Amino acid sequence: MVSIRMRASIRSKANNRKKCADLHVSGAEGLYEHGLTGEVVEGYIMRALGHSRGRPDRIDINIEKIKAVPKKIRSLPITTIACRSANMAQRHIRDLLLLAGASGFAVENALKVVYGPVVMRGASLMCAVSGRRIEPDRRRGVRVSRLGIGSYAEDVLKRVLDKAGINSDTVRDALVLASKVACCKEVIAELCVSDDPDYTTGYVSSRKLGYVRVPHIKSGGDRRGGRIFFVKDGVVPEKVIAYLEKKPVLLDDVSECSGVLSINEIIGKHHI
Ligand code: WAQ
Ligand code: MG
Repeated sequence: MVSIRMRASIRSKANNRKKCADLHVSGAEGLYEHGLTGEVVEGYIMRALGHSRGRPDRIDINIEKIKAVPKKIRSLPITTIACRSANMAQRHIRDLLLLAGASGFAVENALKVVYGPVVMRGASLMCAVSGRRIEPDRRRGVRVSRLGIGSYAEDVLKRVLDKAGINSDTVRDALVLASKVACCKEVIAELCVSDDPDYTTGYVSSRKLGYVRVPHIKSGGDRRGGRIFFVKDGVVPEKVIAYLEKKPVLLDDVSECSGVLSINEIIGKHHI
């Protein structure tokens, strides 16, 4: 198989000093059979050009042969939590993360990161109890990579999501990523807020809770966002990072998608 990665960016005038990093617009990646490379690259270029964060003036495509056989995983079950306002979303995030095993302090710290002014390229690794950040590079964070979905599983997932009215690249990509992350034993939960100004649904996910979509996680027009991977205190960061960044993982089996549920229904469903 091949790992194909795309990253689109803008090098604006204010941004063209050597020290400044490019302004990130969008990225995508997957694991594919060799024969699909041309088609996939074309699709990625179209995606890069049609993104709400802006029109890129640089698109990097990386194509790499994967020698190891990817680890096969099943997707997390999907739910959407009933949520009508930004205030409600904040309460749900806290409740879900506490249920997953994060401390109140760690949750507050995580919220500071995802709603703060710095948009990292990757995720922060945060100790679930102490709230300490252990990623080696705080600007870049940890980038989950070498992940994808098999073509049969993708068809099934598209049908399942279509039924729920939520079939989009954004949801599918986020689910694949969250499912790879949740397979890491050292990770107890994830919090995600998109950095796309128009995308106001985020999620909290864990092996126990599944993939819980949270509407109104931010207000429209906001370019901030981020991801937090809550890890067990005392983990060896290099070990977790090696899995998240390097281990090829292919989603080849799809779990169910239940519609909109209350927090109590979600808790009941997973026998927490
Ligand atoms: N690995 C780690 N962190 C990443 C990665 C990655 N590969 N890609 C993005 N991030 C971090 C980074 O800090 C971004 O600012 C942040 O996540 C958000 O990334 O079911 O679109 O790609 O409707 O903007 C959620 C979908 C969509 C919810 C999330 O994230 C739903 C999304 P974005
Ligand atoms: Mg984005």
